[in-house]
Amino acid sequence: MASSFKTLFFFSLLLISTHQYHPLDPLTHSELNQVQAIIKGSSRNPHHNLTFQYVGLDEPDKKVIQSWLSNPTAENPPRRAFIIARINHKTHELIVDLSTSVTISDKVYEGAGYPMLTFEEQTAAGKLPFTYPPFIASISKRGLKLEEVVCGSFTVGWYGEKKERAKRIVRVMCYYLDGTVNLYMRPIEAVTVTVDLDEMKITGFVDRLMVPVPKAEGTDYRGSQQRPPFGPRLKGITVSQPDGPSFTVDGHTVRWANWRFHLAFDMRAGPIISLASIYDVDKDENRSVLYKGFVSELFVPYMDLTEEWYYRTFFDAGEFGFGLCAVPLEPLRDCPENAVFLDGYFTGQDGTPGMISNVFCVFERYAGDVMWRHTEVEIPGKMIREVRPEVSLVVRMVSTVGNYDYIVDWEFKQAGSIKVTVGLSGLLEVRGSVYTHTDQIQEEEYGTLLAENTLGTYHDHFLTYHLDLDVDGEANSFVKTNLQSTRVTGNKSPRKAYWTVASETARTEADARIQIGSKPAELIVVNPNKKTRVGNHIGYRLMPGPTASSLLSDDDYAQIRGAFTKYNVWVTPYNKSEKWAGGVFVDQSQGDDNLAVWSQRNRAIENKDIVLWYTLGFHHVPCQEDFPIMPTLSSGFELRPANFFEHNPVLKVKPPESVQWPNCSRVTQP
Ligand SMILES: *[C@@H]1O[C@H](CO)[C@@H](O)[C@H](O)[C@H]1NC(C)=O
Ligand SMILES: *[C@@H]1O[C@H](CO)[C@@H](O)[C@H](O)[C@H]1NC(C)=O
Ligand SMILES: *[C@@H]1O[C@H](CO)[C@@H](O)[C@H](O)[C@H]1NC(C)=O
Ligand SMILES: *[C@@H]1O[C@H](CO)[C@@H](O)[C@H](O)[C@H]1NC(C)=O
Ligand SMILES: [Cu+2]
Repeated sequence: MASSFKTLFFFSLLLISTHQYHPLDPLTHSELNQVQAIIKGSSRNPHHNLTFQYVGLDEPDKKVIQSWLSNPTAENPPRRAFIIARINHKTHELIVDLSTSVTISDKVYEGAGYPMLTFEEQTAAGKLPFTYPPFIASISKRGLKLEEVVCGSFTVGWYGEKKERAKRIVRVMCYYLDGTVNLYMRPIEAVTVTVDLDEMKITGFVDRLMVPVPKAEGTDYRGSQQRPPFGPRLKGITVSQPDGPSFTVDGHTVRWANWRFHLAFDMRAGPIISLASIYDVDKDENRSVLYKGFVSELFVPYMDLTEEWYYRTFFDAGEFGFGLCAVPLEPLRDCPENAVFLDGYFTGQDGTPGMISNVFCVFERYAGDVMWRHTEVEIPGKMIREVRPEVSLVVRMVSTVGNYDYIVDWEFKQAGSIKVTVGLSGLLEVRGSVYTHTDQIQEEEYGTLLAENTLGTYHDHFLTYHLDLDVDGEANSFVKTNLQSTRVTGNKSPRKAYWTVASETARTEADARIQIGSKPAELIVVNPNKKTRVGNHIGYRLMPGPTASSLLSDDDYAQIRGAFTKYNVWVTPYNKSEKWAGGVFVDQSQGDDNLAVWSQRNRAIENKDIVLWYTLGFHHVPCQEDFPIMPTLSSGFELRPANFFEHNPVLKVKPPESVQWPNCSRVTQP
């Protein structure tokens, strides 16, 4: 043990000294190995229970990064890892210095809530029912084959129990294959197994009633399993860049057109975009836009009150790891032909690093859209037409959290916009039911009948983004430009009504809690210390897409934990430790550490380094088209310059060079 530890240690020192890394780079494979060795080596008792629940970069303070940026020849800030581990059934938060291999902080977390689950413990919990006689009896009572059963672990939430130290449990729910791979469409309803993760044993078992398992027919989504008739098939289509892409990826820094940003993978958040800045050709300056942006939390509460369902109120980042659930992207399907792929590293339960290959793709999107245009027909004897095609840069990751697939895009546009999109696809969570037709439904149901014996349960998806905008500098303000309908009085005008704008700068956090759609307003993050030549404040506007906020009452236990979904917009003063909208320890959390709680302090946010939190939401009433697999449903938002530039920033952008097509005719000649 000691000697292998030493080897690892020297190996990584060597790498660091020969490699100029960026201080925001995610931990490398060898650094993750080093973390494992340090944590394992520092615990004297080799027999104790140690599991790694999270490992990531312990990011240097923002001011350290800023000073490093202003002096790139300076020495890199110390490289540190942040670890959440379970050691002898206690949650530890550790910080390790990688240059000295020293654990510089080790705190036992005593509060409510537990860390992210590891894959390994979910898998282990899912296997326990297969050796548990009452479960085996339930399966055979239903006439099902045990070898066709698959079980998964579900977090349980919190329902007001006062105990600080609840047991760390999951519910195990099981599904049936037997003729399909779409296990989620075949729930074995009414059987619930409770597993204590620390003891890794079954502590509860309920089999309430017999509900039919929906049939396999029509549930398979594999192309190979589909039978004719098929619909029309399209001819070949592709995007071709014979001269290669126009972007570069240097380490983790991406440069494209006027944009530059850093892209890191984190096992909790997935993609983290940092230091996004845009080159202003008029000012000959790289101007900062977004210090950091990432998916901070997801909240997916189901609306079914039955015994097997009421607790299904998932927090996909804090409970399961939005990054950990990322899957390798498939070239030509998940991303176009011109995409470049990047890998990501995570830590397994025993501390061993693992790699997700192709976790991100980066590509230039040309979808045939127009960046700007005009045809002038009013000038006698002249026809003027100017059109510029839109080409943008996309960073993509797909996270498959059990049944759902989330397609997360960060898109950069030459005109200065950052467009964030999330697409939902994958499989619904359905409930087995006796019904085969809607006519039979007598009492209240919690979903839509999608197929025989299959109810698609009502639920929401909320994704909360942490957006630390630094619009042309750190000190920013949040301005609501309210659009006010105004009555015309007197004889001023033949018009009876018009609207005008009344700007209001949010002074404290309370002023910046907004439900989108409640009032017409433009929401802008401005730099109050900088103005354009004609005197407008330099800003970036938040343009919401279709969204929803939570319909649950404030005292609902799931909503207490997910209180950050009450508003779509929140603004907080920057605080390095306020990263996770649902709190650091989300599994079985009690809602005492989340964005809504922080915001209660009602801190000043004017002319300060501020963080904008945006929640996009879907109320999902399933429909039959979502069965057996859901066509992608998307939403998003855009951060768009608003008086940031002196004029249209793409006025002088030339269309892409014309493509020299290779002489294809030679290929077809005999
Ligand atoms: C480790 O956990 C198992 C239960 O999962 C328990 O049986 C064992 O005693 C624990 N070992 C120590 C040293 O706590
Ligand atoms: C802006 O950033 C680019 C790299 O993206 C760099 O080459 C250039 O020198 C920078 N310009 C200024 C004025 O700092
Ligand atoms: C930063 O946030 C944490 C968590 O909300 C809080 O405990 C701490 O007091 C905050 N620090 C400051 C300076 O506000
Ligand atoms: C394509 O064909 C043209 C004319 O036949 C020729 O001038 C050109 O060199 C060819 N280009 C390539 C890439 O073969
Ligand atoms: Cu859904």
